[in-house]
Amino acid sequence: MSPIDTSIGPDRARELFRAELADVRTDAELQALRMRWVGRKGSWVAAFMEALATATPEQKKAFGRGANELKNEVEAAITEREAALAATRQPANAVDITLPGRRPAFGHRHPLSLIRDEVGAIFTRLGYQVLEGPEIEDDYHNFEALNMPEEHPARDMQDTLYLAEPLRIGAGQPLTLLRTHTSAMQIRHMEQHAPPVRLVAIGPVYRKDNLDLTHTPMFHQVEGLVVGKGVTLADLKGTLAAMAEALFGTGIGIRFRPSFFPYTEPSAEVDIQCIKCKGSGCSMCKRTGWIEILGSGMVHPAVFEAVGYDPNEVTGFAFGMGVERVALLKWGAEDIRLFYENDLRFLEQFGL
Ligand code: 2NM
Repeated sequence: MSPIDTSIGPDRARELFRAELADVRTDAELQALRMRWVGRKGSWVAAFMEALATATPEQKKAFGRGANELKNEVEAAITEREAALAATRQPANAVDITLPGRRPAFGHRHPLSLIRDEVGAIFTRLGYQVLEGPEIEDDYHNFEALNMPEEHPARDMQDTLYLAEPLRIGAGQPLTLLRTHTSAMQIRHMEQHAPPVRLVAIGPVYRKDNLDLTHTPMFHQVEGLVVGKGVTLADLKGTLAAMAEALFGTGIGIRFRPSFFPYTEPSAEVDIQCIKCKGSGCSMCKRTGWIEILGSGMVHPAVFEAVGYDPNEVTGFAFGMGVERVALLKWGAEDIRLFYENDLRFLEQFGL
């Protein structure tokens, strides 16, 4: 910006103005330029007008016309640039399409849902159907048909949550309790379908337990059931070995220990080789090399009789496994309550 000096004359001044106008980028710069060139006081045009007052009569004519032309041209050029700037100005709420996108917050699938679906998929591949069903049951399907008649000591083994008021729906027994295992659904399925049967029942079950590291009053079970001609304990073993390898990795060994359930005979508890030490003994397996994972057995003839199957015609195996227990083992977590506290720092560690 050159200092205001009218001695250079209007024509040279016009060139200076053109050069300054060419550098203007913003409204504020344009307003400053306007003040400097046509402002009432201290502008180029004002200076030319002052100079005119002291000019000789001969100078006045040419000088006066030049100054007036300069004033008109400056005003016109500024107005034109003003319009041009307005046309390219971004509206206040303009979207800047060059900004990087905002990443949407993805939710995560619950770790128990992941295990439930993984187990479901393993058995679907083996030709099983996956069943889900009601969580409120009647006494018959939850206990009696499973060879646990009234006063059977097994009913004490599983402390049951009873409804304050029985629910009467349809013609069947009143629904009185929260199911203590998913076997009730398997009973209902067998009542309605002739053998062969190959299914897993998955879902929440309820027991009157207090919260601690390994217990919640609601947890999830996967129960398998296979019924047909000539189904044997060897089939049970092979099936559970395949499941253990699919869930915990190829090469993981299993072992059977004799046990007791009212609805199976014989019954066995099944251990997997410790996934941490692979069987050599560590704190996780209490130095035994083995970790209990499920209960199983050959379906008791009394169960078949209850659902109208002929125990002389068909045999079957069944097993029951806790989903939380599998999740804790697989991910090396120590506290079952983590699955129910909904702390995102925990839940975000699992798959999408
Ligand atoms: C277990 C252990 C052993 C079982 C039995 C049945 C049915 F309905 F067929 F009788 N379903 N599930 C069973 C057998 C469940 O859970 C530890």
